Amino acid sequence: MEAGLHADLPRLSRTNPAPKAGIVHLGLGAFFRAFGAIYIEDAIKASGNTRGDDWGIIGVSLQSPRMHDQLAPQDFVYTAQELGPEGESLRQVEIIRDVLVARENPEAVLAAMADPAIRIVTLTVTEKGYCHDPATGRLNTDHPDIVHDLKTALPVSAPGYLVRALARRRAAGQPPFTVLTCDNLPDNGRLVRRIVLDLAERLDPELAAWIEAEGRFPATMVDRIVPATKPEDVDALARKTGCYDAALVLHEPFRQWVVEDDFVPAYGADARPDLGAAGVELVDSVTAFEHMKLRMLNGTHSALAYLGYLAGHETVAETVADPLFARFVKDLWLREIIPSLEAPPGTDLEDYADALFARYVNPGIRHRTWQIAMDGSQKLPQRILGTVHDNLTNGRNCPGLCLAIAAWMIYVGGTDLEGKPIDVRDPLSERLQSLVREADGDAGEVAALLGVTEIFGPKLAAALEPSVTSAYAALKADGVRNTIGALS
Ligand code: CS2
Repeated sequence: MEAGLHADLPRLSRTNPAPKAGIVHLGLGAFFRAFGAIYIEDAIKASGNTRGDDWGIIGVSLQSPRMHDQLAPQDFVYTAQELGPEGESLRQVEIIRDVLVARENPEAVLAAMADPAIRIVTLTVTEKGYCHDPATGRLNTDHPDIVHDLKTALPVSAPGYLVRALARRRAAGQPPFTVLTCDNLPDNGRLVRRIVLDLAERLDPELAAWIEAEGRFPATMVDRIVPATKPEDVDALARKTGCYDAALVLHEPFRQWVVEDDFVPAYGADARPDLGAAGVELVDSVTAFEHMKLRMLNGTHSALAYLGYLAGHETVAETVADPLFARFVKDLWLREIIPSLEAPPGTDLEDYADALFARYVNPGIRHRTWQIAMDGSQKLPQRILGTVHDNLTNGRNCPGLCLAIAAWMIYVGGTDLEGKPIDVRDPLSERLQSLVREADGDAGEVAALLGVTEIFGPKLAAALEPSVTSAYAALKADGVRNTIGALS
Protein backbone atom coordinates (compact mmCIF):
# COMPACT_ATOMS: atom_id res chain seq x y z
CA MET A 1 0.00 0.00 0.00
CA GLU A 2 1.30 3.42 -0.92
CA ALA A 3 1.92 5.61 2.08
CA GLY A 4 -0.01 8.36 0.32
CA LEU A 5 -3.24 6.38 0.50
CA HIS A 6 -2.96 6.40 4.27
CA ALA A 7 -1.77 9.99 4.54
CA ASP A 8 -4.84 11.06 6.49
CA LEU A 9 -4.66 8.19 9.01
CA PRO A 10 -2.91 8.46 12.39
CA ARG A 11 0.31 6.47 12.95
CA LEU A 12 1.04 4.30 15.99
CA SER A 13 2.77 5.85 18.99
CA ARG A 14 4.33 4.61 22.23
CA THR A 15 2.21 3.89 25.26
CA ASN A 16 5.30 3.62 27.53
CA PRO A 17 8.73 5.29 27.49
CA ALA A 18 11.25 3.41 25.34
CA PRO A 19 13.32 0.93 27.37
CA LYS A 20 17.06 1.60 27.59
CA ALA A 21 19.08 -0.45 25.15
CA GLY A 22 20.78 -3.71 26.16
CA ILE A 23 20.68 -5.47 22.79
CA VAL A 24 21.73 -4.60 19.26
CA HIS A 25 20.02 -6.68 16.59
CA LEU A 26 21.69 -7.06 13.19
CA GLY A 27 19.36 -7.68 10.24
CA LEU A 28 16.03 -6.34 11.51
CA GLY A 29 13.36 -8.01 9.40
CA ALA A 30 9.89 -9.41 9.94
CA PHE A 31 11.06 -12.68 11.54
CA PHE A 32 12.92 -11.15 14.46
CA ARG A 33 10.21 -8.56 15.05
CA ALA A 34 7.57 -11.31 15.17
CA PHE A 35 9.71 -13.63 17.28
CA GLY A 36 12.78 -12.59 19.32
CA ALA A 37 11.54 -9.04 19.94
CA ILE A 38 8.24 -10.37 21.34
CA TYR A 39 9.96 -12.94 23.55
CA ILE A 40 12.30 -10.28 24.93
CA GLU A 41 9.42 -7.90 25.58
CA ASP A 42 7.56 -10.75 27.33
CA ALA A 43 10.66 -11.54 29.39
CA ILE A 44 10.86 -7.98 30.64
CA LYS A 45 7.16 -7.91 31.44
CA ALA A 46 7.24 -11.30 33.17
CA SER A 47 10.25 -10.50 35.33
CA GLY A 48 8.80 -7.12 36.31
CA ASN A 49 12.17 -5.61 35.39
CA THR A 50 12.97 -5.72 39.11
CA ARG A 51 16.74 -5.95 38.71
CA GLY A 52 16.74 -2.66 36.85
CA ASP A 53 17.98 -4.40 33.74
CA ASP A 54 17.21 -2.66 30.50
CA TRP A 55 16.83 -4.77 27.44
CA GLY A 56 15.52 -2.44 24.79
CA ILE A 57 16.67 -3.27 21.27
CA ILE A 58 18.53 -1.12 18.76
CA GLY A 59 17.75 -2.62 15.37
CA VAL A 60 20.25 -2.45 12.53
CA SER A 61 19.45 -2.82 8.84
CA LEU A 62 22.64 -3.72 7.05
CA GLN A 63 21.52 -2.51 3.62
CA SER A 64 18.25 -0.77 3.13
CA PRO A 65 16.73 2.24 4.94
CA ARG A 66 13.23 0.79 4.46
CA MET A 67 12.75 -0.57 7.99
CA HIS A 68 13.97 2.69 9.51
CA ASP A 69 11.69 4.69 7.28
CA GLN A 70 8.69 2.53 8.17
CA LEU A 71 9.30 2.56 11.93
CA ALA A 72 10.69 6.06 12.63
CA PRO A 73 7.38 7.94 12.02
CA GLN A 74 5.64 5.59 14.47
CA ASP A 75 8.11 5.77 17.43
CA PHE A 76 9.62 2.38 16.37
CA VAL A 77 6.51 0.52 17.59
CA TYR A 78 4.54 -1.85 15.38
CA THR A 79 1.68 -4.32 15.34
CA ALA A 80 2.19 -8.07 15.48
CA GLN A 81 -0.87 -9.81 14.08
CA GLU A 82 -1.30 -13.41 15.17
CA LEU A 83 -3.14 -15.53 12.60
CA GLY A 84 -4.66 -18.64 14.10
CA PRO A 85 -6.89 -21.14 12.37
CA GLU A 86 -9.80 -19.78 14.41
CA GLY A 87 -9.11 -16.08 14.19
CA GLU A 88 -6.58 -13.40 14.83
CA SER A 89 -5.31 -11.08 17.54
CA LEU A 90 -3.27 -7.88 17.58
CA ARG A 91 -0.47 -6.71 19.82
CA GLN A 92 1.59 -3.53 19.83
CA VAL A 93 5.31 -4.25 20.29
CA GLU A 94 7.36 -1.47 21.93
CA ILE A 95 10.74 -3.08 22.64
CA ILE A 96 12.63 -1.51 19.70
CA ARG A 97 13.96 1.93 20.53
CA ASP A 98 15.79 2.86 17.35
CA VAL A 99 16.82 1.56 13.94
CA LEU A 100 20.22 2.31 12.40
CA VAL A 101 21.03 1.87 8.72
CA ALA A 102 24.54 0.45 8.41
CA ARG A 103 25.12 1.47 4.78
CA GLU A 104 24.31 5.08 5.69
CA ASN A 105 26.13 5.29 9.00
CA PRO A 106 28.46 2.39 9.81
CA GLU A 107 30.16 4.41 12.54
CA ALA A 108 26.87 4.75 14.45
CA VAL A 109 26.39 0.97 14.30
CA LEU A 110 29.89 0.24 15.59
CA ALA A 111 29.46 2.85 18.33
CA ALA A 112 26.17 1.24 19.41
CA MET A 113 27.72 -2.24 19.45
CA ALA A 114 30.72 -0.99 21.44
CA ASP A 115 28.52 0.76 24.05
CA PRO A 116 29.09 -0.98 27.42
CA ALA A 117 25.30 -1.01 28.05
CA ILE A 118 24.97 -3.49 25.16
CA ARG A 119 25.46 -7.02 26.41
CA ILE A 120 23.98 -9.05 23.57
CA VAL A 121 24.10 -8.79 19.79
CA THR A 122 21.37 -10.88 18.19
CA LEU A 123 21.38 -11.66 14.47
CA THR A 124 18.94 -12.60 11.72
CA VAL A 125 20.96 -11.91 8.61
CA THR A 126 19.75 -15.05 6.73
CA GLU A 127 22.00 -17.92 5.74
CA LYS A 128 23.92 -15.96 3.12
CA GLY A 129 24.62 -13.07 5.51
CA TYR A 130 27.35 -15.05 7.27
CA CYS A 131 29.54 -14.94 4.12
CA HIS A 132 30.60 -18.52 4.65
CA ASP A 133 30.95 -21.63 2.57
CA PRO A 134 27.85 -23.70 3.47
CA ALA A 135 29.62 -27.00 2.78
CA THR A 136 32.56 -26.33 5.17
CA GLY A 137 31.14 -23.73 7.57
CA ARG A 138 34.26 -21.59 7.16
CA LEU A 139 34.48 -17.91 6.24
CA ASN A 140 34.53 -17.33 2.48
CA THR A 141 37.52 -15.01 2.19
CA ASP A 142 36.76 -14.40 -1.50
CA HIS A 143 33.32 -13.01 -0.69
CA PRO A 144 33.34 -9.39 -1.91
CA ASP A 145 32.02 -8.10 1.45
CA ILE A 146 34.76 -9.95 3.32
CA VAL A 147 37.43 -8.71 0.88
CA HIS A 148 36.11 -5.22 1.69
CA ASP A 149 36.02 -5.80 5.45
CA LEU A 150 39.57 -7.10 5.56
CA LYS A 151 40.76 -3.83 4.05
CA THR A 152 38.52 -1.25 5.67
CA ALA A 153 37.74 -0.42 9.31
CA LEU A 154 34.11 0.47 8.53
CA PRO A 155 32.60 -2.90 7.57
CA VAL A 156 29.71 -3.95 5.37
CA SER A 157 29.19 -7.60 6.40
CA ALA A 158 27.66 -9.01 9.60
CA PRO A 159 30.91 -10.85 10.53
CA GLY A 160 32.77 -7.59 9.85
CA TYR A 161 30.55 -5.66 12.27
CA LEU A 162 30.91 -8.30 14.97
CA VAL A 163 34.71 -8.38 14.71
CA ARG A 164 35.27 -4.63 14.47
CA ALA A 165 32.88 -3.94 17.36
CA LEU A 166 34.51 -6.62 19.50
CA ALA A 167 37.89 -5.02 18.72
CA ARG A 168 36.59 -1.68 20.01
CA ARG A 169 35.35 -3.27 23.21
CA ARG A 170 38.64 -4.99 23.79
CA ALA A 171 40.54 -1.75 23.19
CA ALA A 172 38.26 0.00 25.71
CA GLY A 173 38.76 -2.72 28.33
CA GLN A 174 35.10 -3.82 28.09
CA PRO A 175 33.91 -7.42 28.11
CA PRO A 176 32.61 -8.71 24.77
CA PHE A 177 28.90 -8.96 24.04
CA THR A 178 27.26 -12.36 23.69
CA VAL A 179 26.61 -13.16 20.01
CA LEU A 180 23.17 -14.76 19.76
CA THR A 181 22.41 -15.92 16.25
CA CYS A 182 18.78 -16.60 15.36
CA ASP A 183 19.31 -17.93 11.84
CA ASN A 184 18.41 -21.44 10.68
CA LEU A 185 21.95 -22.73 10.36
CA PRO A 186 23.36 -25.99 11.70
CA ASP A 187 24.97 -25.61 15.09
CA ASN A 188 24.53 -21.90 14.52
CA GLY A 189 26.45 -20.69 17.59
CA ARG A 190 29.56 -22.68 16.80
CA LEU A 191 29.29 -21.71 13.14
CA VAL A 192 29.18 -17.97 13.77
CA ARG A 193 31.99 -18.29 16.33
CA ARG A 194 34.18 -20.04 13.74
CA ILE A 195 33.39 -17.38 11.12
CA VAL A 196 34.13 -14.52 13.55
CA LEU A 197 37.41 -16.16 14.58
CA ASP A 198 38.37 -16.78 10.92
CA LEU A 199 37.97 -13.07 10.21
CA ALA A 200 39.56 -11.88 13.47
CA GLU A 201 42.62 -14.10 12.93
CA ARG A 202 43.25 -12.40 9.61
CA LEU A 203 42.94 -8.93 11.14
CA ASP A 204 44.64 -9.37 14.49
CA PRO A 205 45.57 -12.73 16.04
CA GLU A 206 45.56 -11.24 19.56
CA LEU A 207 42.00 -10.06 19.05
CA ALA A 208 41.08 -13.56 17.88
CA ALA A 209 42.65 -15.09 21.00
CA TRP A 210 40.68 -12.68 23.21
CA ILE A 211 37.40 -13.50 21.44
CA GLU A 212 38.16 -17.20 21.69
CA ALA A 213 38.73 -16.91 25.44
CA GLU A 214 36.13 -14.31 26.46
CA GLY A 215 33.45 -14.42 23.76
CA ARG A 216 30.26 -16.47 23.99
CA PHE A 217 28.21 -17.71 21.02
CA PRO A 218 25.31 -19.78 22.34
CA ALA A 219 23.51 -21.89 19.75
CA THR A 220 19.77 -21.39 19.36
CA MET A 221 16.80 -23.10 17.78
CA VAL A 222 14.23 -20.57 16.60
CA ASP A 223 10.78 -21.41 15.34
CA ARG A 224 7.82 -19.35 14.23
CA ILE A 225 6.30 -19.13 10.77
CA VAL A 226 6.27 -15.52 9.61
CA PRO A 227 4.92 -14.96 6.10
CA ALA A 228 5.86 -11.72 4.35
CA THR A 229 3.44 -8.84 4.98
CA LYS A 230 1.64 -7.69 1.86
CA PRO A 231 0.18 -4.24 1.12
CA GLU A 232 -3.33 -5.77 1.41
CA ASP A 233 -2.53 -6.82 5.02
CA VAL A 234 -1.53 -3.25 5.92
CA ASP A 235 -4.71 -2.04 4.25
CA ALA A 236 -6.93 -4.49 6.11
CA LEU A 237 -5.36 -3.48 9.43
CA ALA A 238 -5.92 0.19 8.63
CA ARG A 239 -9.60 -0.51 7.93
CA LYS A 240 -9.88 -2.39 11.21
CA THR A 241 -8.01 -0.04 13.52
CA GLY A 242 -8.14 3.31 11.75
CA CYS A 243 -4.32 3.50 12.04
CA TYR A 244 -1.65 3.16 9.40
CA ASP A 245 1.08 0.73 10.48
CA ALA A 246 3.74 0.54 7.77
CA ALA A 247 5.68 -2.06 9.76
CA LEU A 248 2.98 -4.65 10.49
CA VAL A 249 4.23 -8.23 10.98
CA LEU A 250 2.14 -11.40 10.68
CA HIS A 251 2.79 -14.66 12.49
CA GLU A 252 1.30 -17.98 13.49
CA PRO A 253 0.37 -18.64 17.16
CA PHE A 254 3.13 -21.25 17.63
CA ARG A 255 6.57 -20.25 18.83
CA GLN A 256 9.58 -22.08 20.25
CA TRP A 257 12.97 -20.71 21.22
CA VAL A 258 15.61 -23.02 22.65
CA VAL A 259 18.83 -21.30 23.72
CA GLU A 260 22.08 -22.60 25.15
CA ASP A 261 22.53 -20.90 28.49
CA ASP A 262 26.06 -19.71 27.82
CA PHE A 263 26.26 -15.92 27.97
CA VAL A 264 29.32 -13.73 28.66
CA PRO A 265 30.12 -14.53 32.32
CA ALA A 266 31.58 -11.08 33.10
CA TYR A 267 28.01 -9.70 33.29
CA GLY A 268 26.85 -12.25 35.87
CA ALA A 269 23.08 -12.25 36.34
CA ASP A 270 22.76 -9.25 34.01
CA ALA A 271 24.13 -11.13 31.00
CA ARG A 272 20.68 -11.78 29.56
CA PRO A 273 17.00 -10.96 30.09
CA ASP A 274 14.99 -13.48 32.11
CA LEU A 275 14.20 -15.41 28.95
CA GLY A 276 12.96 -18.42 30.90
CA ALA A 277 10.12 -16.26 32.30
CA ALA A 278 8.90 -15.79 28.73
CA GLY A 279 8.93 -19.50 27.95
CA VAL A 280 12.35 -19.71 26.28
CA GLU A 281 13.89 -23.14 26.93
CA LEU A 282 17.38 -22.60 28.33
CA VAL A 283 19.44 -25.76 27.84
CA ASP A 284 23.02 -27.04 27.89
CA SER A 285 22.94 -28.26 24.30
CA VAL A 286 20.61 -27.24 21.51
CA THR A 287 21.84 -29.81 18.97
CA ALA A 288 18.97 -32.30 19.14
CA PHE A 289 16.35 -29.51 19.00
CA GLU A 290 18.12 -27.85 16.13
CA HIS A 291 18.43 -31.03 14.07
CA MET A 292 14.79 -31.83 14.66
CA LYS A 293 13.62 -28.39 13.61
CA LEU A 294 15.93 -27.89 10.64
CA ARG A 295 15.25 -31.34 9.23
CA MET A 296 11.57 -31.77 10.07
CA LEU A 297 10.29 -28.23 9.59
CA ASN A 298 12.71 -26.45 7.30
CA GLY A 299 13.54 -29.62 5.32
CA THR A 300 9.89 -30.27 4.46
CA HIS A 301 9.27 -26.55 3.97
CA SER A 302 11.93 -26.50 1.26
CA ALA A 303 10.68 -29.78 -0.25
CA LEU A 304 7.11 -28.42 -0.37
CA ALA A 305 8.35 -25.07 -1.67
CA TYR A 306 10.10 -26.49 -4.78
CA LEU A 307 7.63 -29.28 -5.53
CA GLY A 308 4.61 -27.15 -4.60
CA TYR A 309 5.79 -24.23 -6.72
CA LEU A 310 6.37 -26.50 -9.72
CA ALA A 311 2.90 -28.01 -9.20
CA GLY A 312 1.43 -24.51 -9.42
CA HIS A 313 0.70 -24.02 -5.70
CA GLU A 314 1.17 -20.54 -4.31
CA THR A 315 1.36 -21.22 -0.58
CA VAL A 316 2.32 -24.03 1.79
CA ALA A 317 -1.26 -24.25 3.07
CA GLU A 318 -2.52 -24.64 -0.51
CA THR A 319 0.15 -27.26 -1.22
CA VAL A 320 -0.70 -29.49 1.76
CA ALA A 321 -4.42 -29.09 1.13
CA ASP A 322 -3.70 -31.26 -1.93
CA PRO A 323 -4.09 -34.84 -0.57
CA LEU A 324 -1.16 -36.11 -2.64
CA PHE A 325 1.15 -33.58 -1.04
CA ALA A 326 -0.30 -34.24 2.43
CA ARG A 327 0.57 -37.89 2.01
CA PHE A 328 3.97 -37.01 0.56
CA VAL A 329 4.99 -34.80 3.47
CA LYS A 330 3.77 -37.26 6.11
CA ASP A 331 5.77 -40.03 4.43
CA LEU A 332 8.82 -37.80 4.32
CA TRP A 333 8.63 -37.32 8.07
CA LEU A 334 7.94 -40.93 8.98
CA ARG A 335 10.10 -42.77 6.46
CA GLU A 336 12.98 -40.46 5.68
CA ILE A 337 13.47 -37.78 8.33
CA ILE A 338 12.52 -39.21 11.74
CA PRO A 339 14.77 -42.28 11.27
CA SER A 340 17.73 -39.88 10.99
CA LEU A 341 16.99 -38.08 14.26
CA GLU A 342 17.50 -38.42 17.97
CA ALA A 343 14.51 -36.99 19.82
CA PRO A 344 15.31 -34.02 22.07
CA PRO A 345 14.47 -34.55 25.75
CA GLY A 346 10.73 -34.58 26.34
CA THR A 347 9.81 -34.65 22.64
CA ASP A 348 7.99 -37.32 20.66
CA LEU A 349 8.97 -36.93 17.01
CA GLU A 350 5.71 -38.31 15.61
CA ASP A 351 3.73 -35.85 17.73
CA TYR A 352 6.06 -33.13 16.52
CA ALA A 353 5.29 -34.13 12.90
CA ASP A 354 1.54 -34.01 13.59
CA ALA A 355 1.90 -30.57 15.12
CA LEU A 356 3.89 -29.39 12.10
CA PHE A 357 1.20 -30.62 9.76
CA ALA A 358 -1.44 -28.70 11.74
CA ARG A 359 0.72 -25.56 11.44
CA TYR A 360 1.13 -26.03 7.68
CA VAL A 361 -2.59 -26.35 7.01
CA ASN A 362 -3.41 -23.18 8.97
CA PRO A 363 -5.28 -21.24 6.25
CA GLY A 364 -4.64 -17.94 8.07
CA ILE A 365 -0.96 -18.18 7.11
CA ARG A 366 -0.33 -17.42 3.46
CA HIS A 367 3.32 -18.45 3.31
CA ARG A 368 4.39 -18.37 -0.32
CA THR A 369 6.30 -21.30 -1.78
CA TRP A 370 8.32 -18.72 -3.73
CA GLN A 371 9.39 -17.02 -0.46
CA ILE A 372 10.65 -20.28 1.05
CA ALA A 373 12.29 -21.31 -2.24
CA MET A 374 14.68 -18.35 -2.01
CA ASP A 375 18.38 -18.93 -1.32
CA GLY A 376 18.13 -22.71 -1.72
CA SER A 377 21.87 -23.06 -2.29
CA GLN A 378 22.38 -21.80 1.27
CA LYS A 379 19.53 -23.83 2.78
CA LEU A 380 19.77 -27.27 1.22
CA PRO A 381 22.80 -28.59 3.15
CA GLN A 382 21.37 -28.20 6.67
CA ARG A 383 17.74 -28.82 5.72
CA ILE A 384 17.96 -31.82 3.40
CA LEU A 385 21.48 -32.98 2.58
CA GLY A 386 22.44 -33.89 6.17
CA THR A 387 19.38 -36.13 6.40
CA VAL A 388 20.15 -37.71 3.02
CA HIS A 389 23.74 -38.31 4.06
CA ASP A 390 22.68 -40.02 7.31
CA ASN A 391 20.14 -42.18 5.48
CA LEU A 392 22.55 -43.27 2.77
CA THR A 393 25.25 -44.04 5.33
CA ASN A 394 22.81 -46.30 7.13
CA GLY A 395 21.63 -48.04 3.97
CA ARG A 396 18.22 -46.30 3.86
CA ASN A 397 16.74 -44.96 0.63
CA CYS A 398 15.30 -41.49 0.57
CA PRO A 399 13.27 -41.17 -2.64
CA GLY A 400 11.16 -38.25 -1.39
CA LEU A 401 14.16 -36.14 -0.45
CA CYS A 402 15.83 -36.98 -3.78
CA LEU A 403 12.70 -35.72 -5.47
CA ALA A 404 12.96 -32.50 -3.48
CA ILE A 405 16.59 -32.07 -4.61
CA ALA A 406 15.57 -32.72 -8.21
CA ALA A 407 12.75 -30.16 -7.88
CA TRP A 408 15.25 -27.62 -6.54
CA MET A 409 17.42 -28.31 -9.60
CA ILE A 410 14.54 -27.66 -11.98
CA TYR A 411 13.61 -24.56 -10.00
CA VAL A 412 17.08 -23.00 -10.04
CA GLY A 413 17.34 -23.76 -13.75
CA GLY A 414 14.91 -20.85 -14.03
CA THR A 415 12.11 -22.41 -16.14
CA ASP A 416 9.08 -24.18 -14.72
CA LEU A 417 7.56 -27.37 -16.09
CA GLU A 418 5.31 -25.40 -18.39
CA GLY A 419 8.22 -23.45 -19.84
CA LYS A 420 7.48 -20.26 -17.91
CA PRO A 421 10.38 -18.31 -16.35
CA ILE A 422 10.90 -18.49 -12.58
CA ASP A 423 12.09 -15.46 -10.61
CA VAL A 424 14.94 -17.30 -8.86
CA ARG A 425 16.46 -15.47 -5.88
CA ASP A 426 19.71 -17.06 -4.81
CA PRO A 427 23.25 -15.75 -4.35
CA LEU A 428 24.46 -18.47 -6.76
CA SER A 429 21.60 -18.15 -9.26
CA GLU A 430 23.64 -16.85 -12.20
CA ARG A 431 26.17 -19.62 -11.88
CA LEU A 432 23.54 -22.32 -11.36
CA GLN A 433 21.55 -21.18 -14.37
CA SER A 434 24.56 -21.07 -16.66
CA LEU A 435 25.57 -24.57 -15.51
CA VAL A 436 22.12 -25.82 -16.51
CA ARG A 437 22.20 -23.91 -19.82
CA GLU A 438 25.57 -25.30 -20.81
CA ALA A 439 24.92 -28.90 -19.76
CA ASP A 440 23.77 -31.66 -22.04
CA GLY A 441 20.41 -33.32 -21.33
CA ASP A 442 18.85 -34.25 -17.97
CA ALA A 443 21.80 -36.32 -16.78
CA GLY A 444 24.28 -33.59 -17.73
CA GLU A 445 22.24 -30.92 -15.94
CA VAL A 446 22.00 -32.97 -12.74
CA ALA A 447 25.72 -33.82 -12.85
CA ALA A 448 26.64 -30.16 -13.37
CA LEU A 449 24.58 -29.03 -10.37
CA LEU A 450 25.85 -31.87 -8.17
CA GLY A 451 29.33 -30.58 -9.00
CA VAL A 452 28.77 -27.32 -7.09
CA THR A 453 31.04 -28.07 -4.16
CA GLU A 454 29.77 -25.24 -1.94
CA ILE A 455 26.54 -27.24 -1.72
CA PHE A 456 27.35 -30.92 -2.28
CA GLY A 457 30.35 -32.78 -0.95
CA PRO A 458 31.88 -34.95 -3.72
CA LYS A 459 31.04 -38.27 -2.03
CA LEU A 460 27.44 -37.30 -1.43
CA ALA A 461 27.16 -36.02 -5.00
CA ALA A 462 28.35 -39.36 -6.39
CA ALA A 463 25.99 -41.32 -4.15
CA LEU A 464 23.04 -39.12 -5.12
CA GLU A 465 23.58 -38.98 -8.84
CA PRO A 466 21.54 -42.04 -9.98
CA SER A 467 18.43 -41.37 -7.88
CA VAL A 468 18.40 -37.61 -8.40
CA THR A 469 18.86 -38.07 -12.15
CA SER A 470 15.86 -40.38 -12.39
CA ALA A 471 13.77 -38.12 -10.12
CA TYR A 472 14.68 -35.12 -12.31
CA ALA A 473 13.71 -36.98 -15.49
CA ALA A 474 10.46 -38.24 -13.93
CA LEU A 475 9.43 -34.76 -12.81
CA LYS A 476 10.06 -33.40 -16.28
CA ALA A 477 8.32 -36.26 -18.09
CA ASP A 478 5.35 -36.92 -15.79
CA GLY A 479 4.88 -33.71 -13.81
CA VAL A 480 5.01 -33.24 -10.04
CA ARG A 481 1.71 -34.75 -8.95
CA ASN A 482 2.15 -37.98 -10.90
CA THR A 483 5.71 -38.35 -9.68
CA ILE A 484 4.93 -37.89 -6.01
CA GLY A 485 1.82 -40.04 -6.43
CA ALA A 486 4.01 -42.86 -7.76
CA LEU A 487 6.22 -42.74 -4.64
CA SER A 488 3.82 -44.23 -2.14
C1 CS2 B 1 11.20 -21.04 5.99
C2 CS2 B 1 11.50 -20.51 7.40
O1 CS2 B 1 11.54 -19.22 4.55
C3 CS2 B 1 11.97 -20.31 4.91
O2 CS2 B 1 12.95 -20.83 4.40
O3 CS2 B 1 11.46 -22.41 5.96
O4 CS2 B 1 11.53 -19.14 7.43
C4 CS2 B 1 10.49 -21.06 8.43
O5 CS2 B 1 9.22 -20.52 8.22
C5 CS2 B 1 10.94 -20.75 9.83
O6 CS2 B 1 12.23 -21.26 10.03
C6 CS2 B 1 9.97 -21.35 10.84
O7 CS2 B 1 10.51 -21.30 12.11
